[in-house]
Amino acid sequence: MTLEALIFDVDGTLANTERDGHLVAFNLAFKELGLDWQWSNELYHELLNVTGGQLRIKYYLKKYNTEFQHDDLDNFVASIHKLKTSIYVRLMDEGAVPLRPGVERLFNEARAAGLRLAIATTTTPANVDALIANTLGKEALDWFEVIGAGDVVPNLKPAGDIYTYVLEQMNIDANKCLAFEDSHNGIISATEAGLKTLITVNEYTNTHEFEGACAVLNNLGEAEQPFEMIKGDATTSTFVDVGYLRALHAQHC
Ligand code: XBP
Ligand code: MG
Repeated sequence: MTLEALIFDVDGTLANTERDGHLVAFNLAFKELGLDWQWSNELYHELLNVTGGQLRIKYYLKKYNTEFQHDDLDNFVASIHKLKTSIYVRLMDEGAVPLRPGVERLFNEARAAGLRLAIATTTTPANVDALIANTLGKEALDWFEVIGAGDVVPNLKPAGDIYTYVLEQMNIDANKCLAFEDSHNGIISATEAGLKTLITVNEYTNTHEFEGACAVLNNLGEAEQPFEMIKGDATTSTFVDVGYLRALHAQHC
């Protein structure tokens, strides 16, 4: 089967948005609302097991802040999250988070090779737009045939819903695509939708289980900055390009 499309996760895959974007925005939102909930990097590492900002706040309250009570928790959490999203977008506008190594290069090479591009993420759509527009320029939003984000689907990752949604929107079979992920929840989601997956880990996910991944790398690499292979078949490639992706996609993984 020929490789025709690449589907990218956003947080942790395209950029280290969790530590330098989302965590900062959650804490600034709590502060602005007069809440004394400051999440450390260590705590956030654990909270990341729950995808979706609103569910993550609720999980935090249930497990780490049981004394907090509110009559209308759903609406209260939704309002915190709304503020957090606006702060996150402002941080992106200020250029707080660059793309990870090799991401921009690979987008350009993939487009030149005629591969179709899409996004499948749990984060809020405004956050994706802000990251892309501020790192690649507004016009880059058009590079992606589908941007599947947030609660357009009933179940967030690790459910496969968001990938299945993107595949349906693209009207393409899963076996013609490759997914790019950084986390255990991400690969579970992509695999459930029938996709082969390439993993690039980060500080939060380098101890995760990635059973079934085609390869696990530290990042996509650049000509001057070779990737490190954590798991996968030996290759002469030192950075991820379209040739490497075609070879990976042809593998049984
Ligand atoms: C991303 C998420 C999101 C972000 C925060 O997971 O779980 O919840 O952490 O964004 P993935 P929101 O990379 O697997 O898609 O606050 O907008 O949910
Ligand atoms: Mg991710």
